[in-house]
Amino acid sequence: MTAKLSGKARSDALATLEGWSEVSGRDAIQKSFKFADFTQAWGFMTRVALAAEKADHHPEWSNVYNKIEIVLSTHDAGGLSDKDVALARFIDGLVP
Ligand code: HBI
Repeated sequence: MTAKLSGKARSDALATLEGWSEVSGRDAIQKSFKFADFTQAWGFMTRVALAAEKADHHPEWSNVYNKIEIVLSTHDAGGLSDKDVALARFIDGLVP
């Protein structure tokens, strides 16, 4: 079972991320992405999906044409864990 982040470990981890905000009403983080077109957005989603499957840790997301909304939380932990922070870092590394 993955441990939920709390206290200083949680705030320190969140401070390392850029552009991610806390979701109101639940222990999760979110970020919006916008690409030039659907092909660019789908390419990004494919790269995230492959990494997520490899790590067995998956985003909650939605896509409308060139926009993607991503929410990260660890369901098994009932909140934010270091797996979400690692996935957020990976995702941010894909975009310029
Ligand atoms: N993805 N975000 C997220 N949270 C989880 O707890 C999780 C997951 N992907 C797969 C997964 N857990 C598995 O360990 C099982 O729950 C199937």
